[in-house]
Amino acid sequence: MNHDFHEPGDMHEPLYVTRPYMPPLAEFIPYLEQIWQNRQLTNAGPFHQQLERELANYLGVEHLALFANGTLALVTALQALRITGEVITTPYSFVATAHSLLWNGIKPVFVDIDSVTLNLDPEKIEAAITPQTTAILPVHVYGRPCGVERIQRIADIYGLKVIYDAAHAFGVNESGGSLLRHGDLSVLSFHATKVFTTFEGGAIVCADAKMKARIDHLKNFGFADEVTVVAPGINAKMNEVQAAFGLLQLRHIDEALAGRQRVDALYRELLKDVPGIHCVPHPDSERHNHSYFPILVGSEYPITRDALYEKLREHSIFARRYFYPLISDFPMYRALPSATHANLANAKSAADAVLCLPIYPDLSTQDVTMVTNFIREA
Ligand code: T4K
Repeated sequence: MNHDFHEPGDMHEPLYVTRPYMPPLAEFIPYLEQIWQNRQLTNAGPFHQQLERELANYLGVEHLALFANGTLALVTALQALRITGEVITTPYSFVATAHSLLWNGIKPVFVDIDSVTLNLDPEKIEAAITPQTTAILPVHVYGRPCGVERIQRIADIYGLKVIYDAAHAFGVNESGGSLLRHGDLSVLSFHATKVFTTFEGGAIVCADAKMKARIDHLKNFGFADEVTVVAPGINAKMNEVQAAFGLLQLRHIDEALAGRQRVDALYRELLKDVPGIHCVPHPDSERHNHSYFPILVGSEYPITRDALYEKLREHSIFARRYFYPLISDFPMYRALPSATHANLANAKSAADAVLCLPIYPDLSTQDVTMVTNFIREA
């Protein structure tokens, strides 16, 4: 045994499914000093404006509107496109995806996922379209790209809008550009658990200035100027401290992504010959962000997924079952005709087998090795 590494039974710090990347505190102080000096705390202040510009530039997108969190950005994206009726979406996501529809009085229609990509299966979308369908709300789960071209073709044929829940897809590129340029709108989350974080936060990405202006009105009560309210907007603004933290994070984002890539590669190497443990394969994207490290626990593995989850917890390794239960199994959704397990067989299998292992930029080789040793010896 290599005693450079923790072995089962060793004491260690708890390991969480993710940890935010924290740049040196000293680098944050000058931003705070500037806020104290100019006393602009929120409402599209200078850091907010700067972060919108810098993020659009970094991500390679036309326009980006910052939000207080990803959920409000999703709710507002649906408002901005005036979506009503029924929307086709995936049950294999964080519950905020479908909740954003209910908050807009829209009926979610769940369609099964592809068993390889774990994203909404484009081949099953058409069968779920009815005269009430107005949009498709797919999710780039774990930052793995959806079948964007196929989805757009279907949307074009049926005159549907496409809103991507891109909460996990910060910085992902495919086919020579940002994944976020697809669809009518894409929505990011900058929550503490995300690759790029502003504590809480989010954004809507859009292609034209007119839409950006509409979104900006909607996130600020509908104000177009001091005396003009053009829509029943909400308060979903990001404040200056969060925007400043975002600017600082952006300075370190490439090293953070490189750290995640290192951890991802190490897991794949150390788990490659463990019977019954299947690492979800890399997507085809040109640049992935390694935002999660999902494994599927197969029937060949000696214990169940839940037994492994508990065993890891006993050793203070807090892996998470993202996404179990399926959204469609929660009480406010399960009576929907599209929520049956028969309709969602691939999603159900994935939800019952998935376990997301700890991944973050500064997770040590020693800790990754310890996690894989526990998995190997279960
Ligand atoms: N769409 C999708 C596809 C999403 O995944 C999400 C959010 C959204 C939309 C909505 O975006 P936001 O409105 O959240 O911006 C977490 C997050 O709260 C949520 O943002 C995220 N998805 C979801 C997948 O995960 P929980 O309840 O599992 O998080 P929690 O508090 O258990 O944190 C997980 C681990 O992360 C902790 O064990 C330790 C670590 N952690 C967490 C926090 C909050 C830290 O190290 N520091 C922290 O500050 O939901």
